[in-house]
Amino acid sequence: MIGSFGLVNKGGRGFAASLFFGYKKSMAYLHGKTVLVTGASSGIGRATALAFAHEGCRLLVCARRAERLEELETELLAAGAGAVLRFSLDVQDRAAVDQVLAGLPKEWAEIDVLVNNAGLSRGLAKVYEDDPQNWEEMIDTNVKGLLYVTRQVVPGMVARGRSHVINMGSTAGYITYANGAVYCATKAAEKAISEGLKLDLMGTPVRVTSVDPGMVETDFSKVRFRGDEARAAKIYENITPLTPEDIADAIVWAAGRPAHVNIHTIVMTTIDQGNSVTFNRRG
Ligand code: 8X3
Repeated sequence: MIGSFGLVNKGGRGFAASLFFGYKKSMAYLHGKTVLVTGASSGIGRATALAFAHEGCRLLVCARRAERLEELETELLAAGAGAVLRFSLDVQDRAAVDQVLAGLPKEWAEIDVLVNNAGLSRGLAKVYEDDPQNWEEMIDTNVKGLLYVTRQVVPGMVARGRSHVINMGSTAGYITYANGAVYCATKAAEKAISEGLKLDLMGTPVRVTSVDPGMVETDFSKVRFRGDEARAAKIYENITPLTPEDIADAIVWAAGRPAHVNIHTIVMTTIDQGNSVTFNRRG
Protein backbone atom coordinates (compact mmCIF):
# COMPACT_ATOMS: atom_id res chain seq x y z
CA MET A 1 0.00 0.00 0.00
CA ILE A 2 1.31 3.40 -1.02
CA GLY A 3 -0.10 4.92 2.18
CA SER A 4 2.35 2.99 4.32
CA PHE A 5 5.22 4.89 2.71
CA GLY A 6 4.03 7.90 4.69
CA LEU A 7 6.27 6.56 7.45
CA VAL A 8 9.33 7.18 5.29
CA ASN A 9 8.62 10.89 5.46
CA LYS A 10 9.29 10.83 9.19
CA GLY A 11 12.86 10.06 8.21
CA GLY A 12 15.84 8.66 10.14
CA ARG A 13 15.54 8.73 13.90
CA GLY A 14 11.87 9.74 13.90
CA PHE A 15 10.97 6.62 11.99
CA ALA A 16 13.15 4.42 14.19
CA ALA A 17 11.67 5.98 17.33
CA SER A 18 8.11 5.42 16.15
CA LEU A 19 8.93 1.78 15.48
CA PHE A 20 10.56 1.43 18.90
CA PHE A 21 7.72 3.01 20.85
CA GLY A 22 5.16 1.09 18.82
CA TYR A 23 7.01 -2.08 19.82
CA LYS A 24 7.10 -1.16 23.49
CA LYS A 25 3.42 -0.19 23.46
CA SER A 26 2.33 -3.49 21.98
CA MET A 27 4.50 -5.41 24.46
CA ALA A 28 2.92 -3.41 27.27
CA TYR A 29 -0.26 -5.37 27.07
CA LEU A 30 1.58 -8.49 28.15
CA HIS A 31 2.04 -6.90 31.57
CA GLY A 32 -0.09 -8.75 34.13
CA LYS A 33 -1.09 -11.50 31.70
CA THR A 34 -1.15 -15.07 32.96
CA VAL A 35 1.20 -17.33 31.01
CA LEU A 36 1.47 -21.12 31.30
CA VAL A 37 4.76 -22.66 30.15
CA THR A 38 5.05 -26.44 30.06
CA GLY A 39 8.47 -28.06 30.30
CA ALA A 40 9.73 -24.95 32.08
CA SER A 41 12.56 -26.49 34.08
CA SER A 42 15.25 -26.04 31.42
CA GLY A 43 16.19 -24.87 27.95
CA ILE A 44 13.60 -23.05 25.86
CA GLY A 45 10.85 -23.41 28.47
CA ARG A 46 12.96 -21.85 31.20
CA ALA A 47 14.16 -19.01 28.97
CA THR A 48 10.59 -18.37 27.83
CA ALA A 49 9.28 -18.16 31.38
CA LEU A 50 12.05 -15.67 32.19
CA ALA A 51 11.31 -13.60 29.10
CA PHE A 52 7.63 -13.33 30.04
CA ALA A 53 8.68 -12.47 33.61
CA HIS A 54 10.65 -9.54 32.20
CA GLU A 55 7.36 -8.32 30.67
CA GLY A 56 5.70 -8.42 34.10
CA CYS A 57 3.57 -11.48 33.41
CA ARG A 58 2.19 -13.89 35.99
CA LEU A 59 3.87 -17.25 35.43
CA LEU A 60 2.44 -20.72 35.73
CA VAL A 61 5.40 -23.02 35.28
CA CYS A 62 5.33 -26.79 35.25
CA ALA A 63 7.67 -29.68 34.53
CA ARG A 64 7.89 -33.33 35.41
CA ARG A 65 10.28 -32.58 38.26
CA ALA A 66 8.83 -29.73 40.28
CA GLU A 67 11.94 -29.46 42.49
CA ARG A 68 13.81 -28.18 39.44
CA LEU A 69 11.44 -25.20 39.39
CA GLU A 70 12.28 -23.91 42.88
CA GLU A 71 15.26 -21.87 41.79
CA LEU A 72 13.41 -20.70 38.69
CA GLU A 73 10.61 -19.28 40.83
CA THR A 74 13.09 -17.02 42.63
CA GLU A 75 14.60 -15.95 39.32
CA LEU A 76 11.20 -15.24 37.79
CA LEU A 77 10.18 -13.02 40.69
CA ALA A 78 13.53 -11.21 40.56
CA ALA A 79 13.05 -10.67 36.81
CA GLY A 80 9.69 -8.96 37.34
CA ALA A 81 7.03 -11.68 37.29
CA GLY A 82 3.80 -10.47 38.90
CA ALA A 83 3.42 -13.83 40.65
CA VAL A 84 4.55 -17.41 40.14
CA LEU A 85 2.83 -20.76 40.61
CA ARG A 86 4.94 -23.83 39.99
CA PHE A 87 3.73 -27.38 39.88
CA SER A 88 4.71 -30.82 38.77
CA LEU A 89 3.09 -32.13 35.62
CA ASP A 90 3.90 -34.90 33.19
CA VAL A 91 1.97 -33.92 30.06
CA GLN A 92 1.99 -37.59 28.97
CA ASP A 93 -0.42 -38.37 31.80
CA ARG A 94 -3.86 -37.33 30.56
CA ALA A 95 -5.59 -37.86 33.91
CA ALA A 96 -2.97 -35.70 35.66
CA VAL A 97 -3.23 -32.96 33.03
CA ASP A 98 -7.01 -32.87 33.40
CA GLN A 99 -6.91 -32.94 37.18
CA VAL A 100 -4.14 -30.41 37.71
CA LEU A 101 -5.26 -27.87 35.12
CA ALA A 102 -8.95 -28.12 36.01
CA GLY A 103 -8.00 -27.67 39.66
CA LEU A 104 -5.87 -24.54 39.34
CA PRO A 105 -6.60 -21.95 42.06
CA LYS A 106 -9.24 -19.47 40.90
CA GLU A 107 -6.75 -16.61 40.54
CA TRP A 108 -4.66 -18.74 38.18
CA ALA A 109 -7.42 -20.33 36.13
CA GLU A 110 -7.64 -17.66 33.44
CA ILE A 111 -4.68 -18.39 31.21
CA ASP A 112 -3.95 -15.73 28.59
CA VAL A 113 -0.97 -17.37 26.91
CA LEU A 114 -0.27 -21.10 26.73
CA VAL A 115 3.22 -22.11 25.64
CA ASN A 116 3.12 -25.80 24.75
CA ASN A 117 6.85 -26.25 25.10
CA ALA A 118 7.20 -29.68 26.75
CA GLY A 119 8.82 -31.99 24.26
CA LEU A 120 11.74 -34.29 23.76
CA SER A 121 13.61 -36.52 21.42
CA ARG A 122 14.82 -40.03 22.21
CA GLY A 123 17.43 -41.80 20.15
CA LEU A 124 18.72 -41.33 16.66
CA ALA A 125 18.24 -44.69 14.98
CA LYS A 126 16.82 -46.42 11.95
CA VAL A 127 13.09 -46.71 12.31
CA TYR A 128 13.22 -50.47 11.67
CA GLU A 129 15.80 -50.96 14.42
CA ASP A 130 14.72 -48.41 17.04
CA ASP A 131 13.35 -49.20 20.49
CA PRO A 132 9.57 -48.66 20.38
CA GLN A 133 9.80 -47.22 23.90
CA ASN A 134 11.52 -44.20 22.33
CA TRP A 135 8.55 -43.73 20.01
CA GLU A 136 6.07 -43.96 22.87
CA GLU A 137 7.84 -41.27 24.84
CA MET A 138 8.15 -38.87 21.90
CA ILE A 139 4.60 -39.36 20.62
CA ASP A 140 3.10 -39.27 24.12
CA THR A 141 4.92 -36.05 25.02
CA ASN A 142 5.24 -34.09 21.79
CA VAL A 143 1.86 -34.94 20.28
CA LYS A 144 -0.52 -36.35 22.85
CA GLY A 145 0.77 -34.20 25.72
CA LEU A 146 0.40 -31.04 23.64
CA LEU A 147 -3.15 -32.11 22.76
CA TYR A 148 -4.10 -32.91 26.37
CA VAL A 149 -2.94 -29.50 27.64
CA THR A 150 -4.55 -27.70 24.71
CA ARG A 151 -7.84 -29.52 25.26
CA GLN A 152 -7.89 -28.40 28.90
CA VAL A 153 -6.84 -24.79 28.44
CA VAL A 154 -8.38 -23.62 25.16
CA PRO A 155 -12.11 -23.89 26.04
CA GLY A 156 -11.60 -21.27 28.78
CA MET A 157 -9.69 -19.08 26.33
CA VAL A 158 -12.57 -19.25 23.85
CA ALA A 159 -15.08 -18.38 26.57
CA ARG A 160 -13.01 -15.42 27.82
CA GLY A 161 -11.78 -14.08 24.49
CA ARG A 162 -8.34 -12.70 23.66
CA SER A 163 -5.74 -15.39 24.35
CA HIS A 164 -2.89 -17.12 22.58
CA VAL A 165 -1.62 -20.67 22.10
CA ILE A 166 2.06 -20.96 21.17
CA ASN A 167 3.29 -24.41 20.18
CA MET A 168 6.90 -25.50 19.88
CA GLY A 169 7.52 -26.93 16.47
CA SER A 170 10.78 -27.61 14.69
CA THR A 171 12.44 -27.48 11.31
CA ALA A 172 12.31 -31.29 11.76
CA GLY A 173 8.59 -31.01 10.99
CA TYR A 174 9.37 -29.71 7.49
CA ILE A 175 12.10 -32.05 6.24
CA THR A 176 12.65 -35.51 7.73
CA TYR A 177 16.26 -36.44 8.51
CA ALA A 178 17.74 -39.95 8.54
CA ASN A 179 17.39 -41.82 11.84
CA GLY A 180 14.90 -39.26 13.08
CA ALA A 181 11.67 -40.46 11.49
CA VAL A 182 9.55 -40.56 14.61
CA TYR A 183 10.85 -37.33 16.15
CA CYS A 184 10.31 -35.59 12.79
CA ALA A 185 6.84 -37.14 12.60
CA THR A 186 5.92 -35.68 15.98
CA LYS A 187 6.95 -32.22 14.80
CA ALA A 188 5.08 -32.64 11.51
CA ALA A 189 2.09 -33.55 13.68
CA GLU A 190 2.61 -30.43 15.77
CA LYS A 191 2.59 -28.37 12.57
CA ALA A 192 -0.69 -29.97 11.44
CA ILE A 193 -2.24 -29.55 14.89
CA SER A 194 -1.25 -25.87 15.03
CA GLU A 195 -2.73 -25.27 11.58
CA GLY A 196 -5.90 -27.17 12.46
CA LEU A 197 -6.30 -25.43 15.80
CA LYS A 198 -6.02 -22.05 14.08
CA LEU A 199 -8.79 -23.08 11.67
CA ASP A 200 -10.95 -24.42 14.50
CA LEU A 201 -10.54 -21.11 16.34
CA MET A 202 -11.61 -18.97 13.39
CA GLY A 203 -14.32 -16.58 14.58
CA THR A 204 -12.78 -16.36 18.06
CA PRO A 205 -10.06 -13.94 19.16
CA VAL A 206 -7.77 -16.79 20.24
CA ARG A 207 -4.48 -16.75 18.34
CA VAL A 208 -2.25 -19.68 17.41
CA THR A 209 1.46 -19.57 16.66
CA SER A 210 3.92 -22.33 15.92
CA VAL A 211 7.54 -21.44 16.67
CA ASP A 212 9.75 -23.78 14.65
CA PRO A 213 13.46 -23.60 15.41
CA GLY A 214 16.32 -25.60 14.05
CA MET A 215 19.31 -26.41 16.20
CA VAL A 216 19.19 -24.83 19.65
CA GLU A 217 21.84 -25.55 22.25
CA THR A 218 19.91 -26.99 25.19
CA ASP A 219 19.78 -30.37 26.90
CA PHE A 220 17.84 -31.59 23.83
CA SER A 221 20.70 -33.72 22.47
CA LYS A 222 21.76 -34.93 25.93
CA VAL A 223 18.19 -36.14 26.47
CA ARG A 224 18.12 -37.65 22.99
CA PHE A 225 21.31 -39.60 23.74
CA ARG A 226 20.33 -40.38 27.33
CA GLY A 227 23.14 -38.42 28.93
CA ASP A 228 25.92 -39.19 26.44
CA GLU A 229 27.50 -35.73 26.58
CA ALA A 230 30.26 -36.42 24.07
CA ARG A 231 27.75 -37.55 21.44
CA ALA A 232 25.52 -34.57 22.22
CA ALA A 233 28.42 -32.13 21.88
CA LYS A 234 29.20 -33.48 18.39
CA ILE A 235 25.79 -32.26 17.19
CA TYR A 236 26.82 -28.64 17.79
CA GLU A 237 30.44 -29.06 16.64
CA ASN A 238 31.77 -26.16 14.55
CA ILE A 239 28.36 -24.53 14.44
CA THR A 240 26.97 -21.58 16.31
CA PRO A 241 23.58 -22.89 17.42
CA LEU A 242 20.61 -20.79 18.42
CA THR A 243 20.24 -20.17 22.15
CA PRO A 244 17.11 -20.77 24.23
CA GLU A 245 16.93 -16.99 24.66
CA ASP A 246 16.69 -16.53 20.87
CA ILE A 247 13.57 -18.69 20.84
CA ALA A 248 12.10 -17.07 23.96
CA ASP A 249 12.56 -13.70 22.30
CA ALA A 250 10.53 -14.84 19.26
CA ILE A 251 7.80 -16.33 21.44
CA VAL A 252 7.39 -13.16 23.49
CA TRP A 253 7.47 -11.06 20.33
CA ALA A 254 4.63 -13.11 18.79
CA ALA A 255 2.63 -12.85 22.02
CA GLY A 256 3.21 -9.11 22.18
CA ARG A 257 1.66 -8.29 18.78
CA PRO A 258 -1.58 -6.31 18.78
CA ALA A 259 -4.63 -8.49 19.36
CA HIS A 260 -5.72 -8.50 15.70
CA VAL A 261 -2.34 -9.86 14.50
CA ASN A 262 -1.87 -13.64 14.35
CA ILE A 263 1.68 -14.77 13.67
CA HIS A 264 1.10 -18.26 12.27
CA THR A 265 4.62 -19.59 12.08
CA ILE A 266 8.12 -18.51 12.96
CA VAL A 267 10.76 -20.69 11.33
CA MET A 268 14.18 -19.83 12.71
CA THR A 269 17.65 -21.29 12.46
CA THR A 270 21.19 -20.27 13.23
CA ILE A 271 22.97 -18.60 10.35
CA ASP A 272 24.84 -21.93 10.00
CA GLN A 273 21.71 -23.93 9.21
CA GLY A 274 19.71 -23.92 5.96
CA ASN A 275 17.06 -26.49 6.83
CA SER A 276 16.85 -29.59 8.99
CA VAL A 277 19.49 -31.40 6.91
CA THR A 278 21.79 -28.62 5.65
CA PHE A 279 24.51 -27.10 7.83
CA ASN A 280 27.59 -25.01 7.46
CA ARG A 281 30.18 -26.62 9.76
CA ARG A 282 33.29 -24.48 10.02
CA GLY A 283 36.76 -25.94 10.09
C1 8X3 B 1 15.14 -29.72 17.17
C2 8X3 B 1 15.80 -29.48 15.89
O1 8X3 B 1 17.19 -30.52 14.02
O2 8X3 B 1 17.81 -31.05 16.28
O3 8X3 B 1 13.78 -29.84 17.00
O4 8X3 B 1 15.85 -32.02 15.31
S1 8X3 B 1 16.68 -30.84 15.38
